[in-house]
Amino acid sequence: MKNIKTLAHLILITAVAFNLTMCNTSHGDKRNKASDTTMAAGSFKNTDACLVSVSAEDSAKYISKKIIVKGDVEQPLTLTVDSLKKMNVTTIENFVVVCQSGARMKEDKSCKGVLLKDILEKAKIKQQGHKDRNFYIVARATDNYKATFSWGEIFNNPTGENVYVLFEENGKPIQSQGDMILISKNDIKTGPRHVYWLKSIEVNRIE
Ligand SMILES: Nc1nc2c(c(=O)[nH]1)N[C@H]1C(S)=C(S)[C@@H](COP(=O)(O)O)O[C@H]1N2
Ligand SMILES: [Mo]
Repeated sequence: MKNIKTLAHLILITAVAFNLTMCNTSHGDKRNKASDTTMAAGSFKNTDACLVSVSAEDSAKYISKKIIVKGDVEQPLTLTVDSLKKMNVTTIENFVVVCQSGARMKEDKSCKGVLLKDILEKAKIKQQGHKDRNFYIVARATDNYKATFSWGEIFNNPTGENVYVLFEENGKPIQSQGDMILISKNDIKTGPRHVYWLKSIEVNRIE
């Protein structure tokens, strides 16, 4: 009896751990699936899974109508879809979101956005001299999901030409993941630095 119980326990832990490690490949139901609130045997929390269930109600709560650009900048900015539309807009074709697990999460036939580089140039990073270029930039969402970039990546590397703040997908405003999404198009896996519910872009100098 004790052995059966132990075995059942083991299977359960393995199943939970597997669930937390892998993203669900079926796109359609991933938002509706009931979340497993069990803590995994390791250090992951249930919210670490790609498959965090977000109800329509919750997603509405997380939607951000503006992005604040702040930190070590001369001109802090508040951006909205309308202000992005007035900047230099690029159309990106066939953008695919791939989770770290390899699962294809989302495909945009076309989307529109503005380069993060253009946004940072507008805000003007407070550089104190030629050699003052050790900054990191954090793109943060309302659920506190975040992605990090370095000054060198954005201003001295092809990645800088591939990081956008999107405001439109497939000809429509961004809906449940709105209002704006940050993407890093040439990342090997595009899921990790795909930040929806984007609320701030923070510039920090490494002291
Ligand atoms: N705000 C926010 N952005 C996020 C996440 C999140 O939990 N919150 N999950 C990330 C992960 S793990 C992946 S794989 C992709 C999934 O994108 P999708 O939800 O459009 O499929 O978004 C990323 N962006
Ligand atoms: Mo993911």
